[in-house]
Amino acid sequence: MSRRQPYRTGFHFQPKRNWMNDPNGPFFYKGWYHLFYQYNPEGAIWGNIIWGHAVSHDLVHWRYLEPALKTDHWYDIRGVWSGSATFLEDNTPVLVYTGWSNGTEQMQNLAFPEDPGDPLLRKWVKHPGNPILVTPDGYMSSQFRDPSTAWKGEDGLWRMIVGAFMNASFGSQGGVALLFKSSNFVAWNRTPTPLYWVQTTGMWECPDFFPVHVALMQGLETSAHGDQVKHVLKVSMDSWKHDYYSVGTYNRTTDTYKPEISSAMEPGIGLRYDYGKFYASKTFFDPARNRRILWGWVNESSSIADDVAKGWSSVMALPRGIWLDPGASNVLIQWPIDEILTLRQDEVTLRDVRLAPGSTLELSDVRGVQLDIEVLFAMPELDKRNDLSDEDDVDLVYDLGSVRCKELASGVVSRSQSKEFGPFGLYVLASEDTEERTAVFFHLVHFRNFGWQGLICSDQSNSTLAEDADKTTYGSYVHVAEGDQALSLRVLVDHSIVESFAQGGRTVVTSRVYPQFLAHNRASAAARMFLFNDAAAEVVVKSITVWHMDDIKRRNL
Ligand code: DQQ
Repeated sequence: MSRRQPYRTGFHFQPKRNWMNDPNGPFFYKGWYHLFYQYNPEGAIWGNIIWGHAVSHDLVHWRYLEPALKTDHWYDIRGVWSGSATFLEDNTPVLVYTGWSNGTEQMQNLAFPEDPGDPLLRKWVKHPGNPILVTPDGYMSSQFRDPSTAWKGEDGLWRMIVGAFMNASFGSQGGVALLFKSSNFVAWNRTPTPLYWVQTTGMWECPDFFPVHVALMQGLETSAHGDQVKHVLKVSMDSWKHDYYSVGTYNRTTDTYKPEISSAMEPGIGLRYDYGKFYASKTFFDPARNRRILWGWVNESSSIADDVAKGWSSVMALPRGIWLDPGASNVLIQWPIDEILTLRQDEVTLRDVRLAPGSTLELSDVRGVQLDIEVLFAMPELDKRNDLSDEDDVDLVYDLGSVRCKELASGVVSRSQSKEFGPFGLYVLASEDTEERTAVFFHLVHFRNFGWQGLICSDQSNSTLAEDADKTTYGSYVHVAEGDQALSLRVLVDHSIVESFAQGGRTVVTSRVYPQFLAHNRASAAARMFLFNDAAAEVVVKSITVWHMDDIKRRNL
């Protein structure tokens, strides 16, 4: 990697240059995975948005194609915004997307492959009847966008949802997933009741609605249903810029959705896919391997001036498999797809490492900016006294984990030591003197209703000496089951992105970092990693394995 581009990734998807945002319409067709994405062909900031297009055999190595959809009709002349793909009965994919019109209105449009026989689907033809949907009465034309993949209902008709905002004229205000039905995919009628809405939330962008199997990891085609099937609704909260999902029941007769939300979750909305940076995500069913895959957009934490100087902005998170947690009926597991294992090289493993309180240990055999790290910490001996459940104990709220992570990162410890254990974890992308370092750590906290729970944090406060980067610390709680013998952590490091999966993917935290020493040195030789223990008692690392990750550009298609 050249010294001029120390933050460009080695094994994540990015366009060759310029700005990228949301993943759009991913699918698998005739041996190729297709990925479209919001793309500015003219620069490294948002604007002039069209659909970029790339294809892959393995979701790891990519061939970049000509943009699939450009701004060339009155209904999308200001921007070809986000949308999804659906396979019609004859097995051809159709794209539905939001056009930003010459009148600055948002409207939904269709595009079909010019030649369905071309596995690369290089050319797309916009439907002559576009737009197929304009803003319904009472809704704002600036808040009606991002059509979902369609599914078939009980009556054999297609359904899709579109994100919108209900204003006060409806009697209640909030984000909404409007539901539309069609027999031919061209003429769509809105159902009297939306699929779901939540008062007090802002505009819902990029809604995604899909079935999950209650007992199996395997994915389901979007129209699947049955008594072994639950549904997931994900919405991208425009006002908070986070993706929230819930698991629940879809009533195929009334076409309504009822989420299973516990008191620890965001009311009406559920959990976040990722408690760091991750937005406008979209899933698709992969028939080649019977799984559902999640793509998400991770934007920069650097300044706009830095983005313009480096000539690009944003990466896609690694594609993640997604399925229902066997231990919790309303939580999803996310895990990087197996294909990336082919990039692993030069394994280093250490076992039974004892970390004394206050100690730091460098893994001196490991240097690098492209790493896959798997760690198992032995479950510490925690205080089991009954009097732990006293009054000042609070209830677990997933969205408040980041507050505790920030306190820990800044050294503020506000609660009794007997109800806390930690922090302990890793420093990655660390300079020799650790002045620059990104800390990914666990901290255990006792709760009145939940007993001991893990907090998983990604602390960016010392990640760079640069002053103009956003160094917010992220994190949340991760469920630690009564019988769990270990705390597991998988961290994928790629130059400027750090993705952390706790307890097998129950909670995920992604961050962006820009260590300055990477710009000055030969990055892969200079970046170090350490184990650390800032808890009051010893921590035992049962095992830690680190692999270097190969660069995909060498074998891009
Ligand atoms: N990005 C698109 C919109 C969508 C937003 C525009 C979410 O369609 O609502 O680039 O990031």
